[in-house]
Amino acid sequence: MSVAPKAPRRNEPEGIERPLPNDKPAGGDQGVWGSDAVADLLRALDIPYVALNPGASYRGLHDSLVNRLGNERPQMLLSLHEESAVAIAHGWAKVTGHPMAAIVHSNVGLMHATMAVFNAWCDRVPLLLLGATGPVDAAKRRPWIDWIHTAKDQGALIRHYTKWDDQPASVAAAQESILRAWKIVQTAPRGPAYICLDAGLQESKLESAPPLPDVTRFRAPDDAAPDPALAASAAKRLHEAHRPVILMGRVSRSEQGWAERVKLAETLGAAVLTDLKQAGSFPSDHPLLGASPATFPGVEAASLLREADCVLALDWVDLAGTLKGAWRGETAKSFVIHATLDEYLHNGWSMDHQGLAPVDLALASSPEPAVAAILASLQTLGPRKHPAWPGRKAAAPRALPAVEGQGAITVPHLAASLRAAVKGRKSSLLRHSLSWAGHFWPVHHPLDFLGSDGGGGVGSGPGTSIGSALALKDSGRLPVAVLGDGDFLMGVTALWTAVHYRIPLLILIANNRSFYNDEVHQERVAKERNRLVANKWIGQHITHPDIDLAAMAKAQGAQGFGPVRDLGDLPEAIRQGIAAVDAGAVAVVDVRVEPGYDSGTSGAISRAPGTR
Ligand SMILES: Cc1ncc(C[n+]2csc(CCOP(=O)(O)OP(=O)(O)O)c2C)c(N)n1
Ligand SMILES: [Mg+2]
Repeated sequence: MSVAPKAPRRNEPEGIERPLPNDKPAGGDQGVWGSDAVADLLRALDIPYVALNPGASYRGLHDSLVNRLGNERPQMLLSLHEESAVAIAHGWAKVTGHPMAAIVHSNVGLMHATMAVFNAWCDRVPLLLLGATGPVDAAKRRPWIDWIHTAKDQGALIRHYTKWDDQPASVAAAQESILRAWKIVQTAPRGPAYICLDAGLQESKLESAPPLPDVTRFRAPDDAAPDPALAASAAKRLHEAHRPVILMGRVSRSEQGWAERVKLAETLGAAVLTDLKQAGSFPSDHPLLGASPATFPGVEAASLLREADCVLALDWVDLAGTLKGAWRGETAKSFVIHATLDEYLHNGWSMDHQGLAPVDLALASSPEPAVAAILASLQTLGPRKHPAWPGRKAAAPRALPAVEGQGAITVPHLAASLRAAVKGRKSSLLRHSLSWAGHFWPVHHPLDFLGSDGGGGVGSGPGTSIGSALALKDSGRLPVAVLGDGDFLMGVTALWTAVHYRIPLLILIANNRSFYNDEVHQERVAKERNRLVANKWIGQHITHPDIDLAAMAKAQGAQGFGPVRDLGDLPEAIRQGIAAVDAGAVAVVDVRVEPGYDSGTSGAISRAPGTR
């Protein structure tokens, strides 16, 4: 029996298997164009991926990536929404510490991308964003469409939350811009940069490819280390302190950095606090950990800080707010040391710089070199004269509920069931829902937990999780994200990209069928105004109809499980999700959870303005 050959899809060479993990083009290239010179530089910089959504404003560059570079290094990651494209690059950087690129269509694509750029900015991740406009030369514009694709200053849309932007006017200038942006985004404090490429420049024909710069001469500097004398004086203060506290903030994913932070805390006997908004920074079961990480530091953390005579903050987000909360508005009496470079990024538009913290000793340094320098100084100071924190007991571990029998599922049940399912294997929690609490997940390695979105922009969860899962592909780690239903729904079409490029990922949805965070806010307002609390769900619940989240996953080629409504069915649904991921799939488990937050979180978000 003869089997008829499968007909190739339109414009697709025969014999190529679908879906393609790497959409490989056919044929060779012809001539040299302005955008080829840009593409050649992206290759020289060894940029692994460009997440993108297409658009005519960069059709020149698109062609160069496909037909000059053969869609390799960088490989395109087609995304269904620009917000997902940038979120994927954000998630990649959260794991690797290195940038990848994203490309968005002129003005409209950039407008779609803005929230994701803001999240990346607030999360201080490196990211190169390319975009396009024009032709800038009005005489070259096609009627209508090229005019609406052209804006005089596209960078203005995101200038307040990028480190740098440019719109180069020649091919040579475009290469220099990208080279500069690549260096800037990787220089601490890190963040995104945007380069807008004139369509006319991309589509200009060149005689020959311009020579490429030696990219090794344009590398970002190493992270700044503190002045040794200041680091020595910080070490002395900490050495003499009776009750030192270390606030482990925005630190790197380096294993060496992790080991040195542990060593520093142990050398000092310091109590340690970590932040649920940031990636893992310290072992979650270490006896020196003073409280489980929280989005808003809770009472245990506050009381430790009030007792502390010396606080070492390592690029801690909102040091002023944390100290104010602990000291209930009084000025903090402890001696405060802060190792951070964050001031270099602050501008007059975004208040993500947070309050102005009282700092007695400022180390203009990234956390890792500061820790290394303080540790080195401590070695010269000999043993401590008195034990730190005399009489202090380690914080009691908070237990998770048993997953037994039948009944409604709570978020702590979801956490307990997930933990039981991944017991004994290396797993990374890539993102967590707002209903998640810090004691739910054990952290023993810098990649065990990756924190949150940076800017509080809901809808980033699917995209950043996919970017992180891509970075962890083939690492032997199980990538898991626990997302709120609101977050999942706003970014759901990011899933297709993960399926298409075969990026395994497990997503559990803590589905309370509500934008529940805001129910907590409405409840507070209702109480304040003596209105009916029972109305808090209106304008918040995502019900009637309930959305079939598993079907939304399946529709994009992922595997969907649920809705899981009964506790008795939860372990098996999670087991099946993990089995699917182990077989290479993207798996989404819709878990219907009871609405509710950890008391610390709901207490903090429903506080009145101006109160601590
Ligand atoms: C883009 C955006 N829109 C709205 C908000 C306001 N907001 C903050 S949390 C939240 C609810 C998120 O819902 P979900 O992810 O389901 O989490 P839940 O609170 O239900 O656990 C909303 C709407 C936001 N932060 N970002
Ligand atoms: Mg919800």
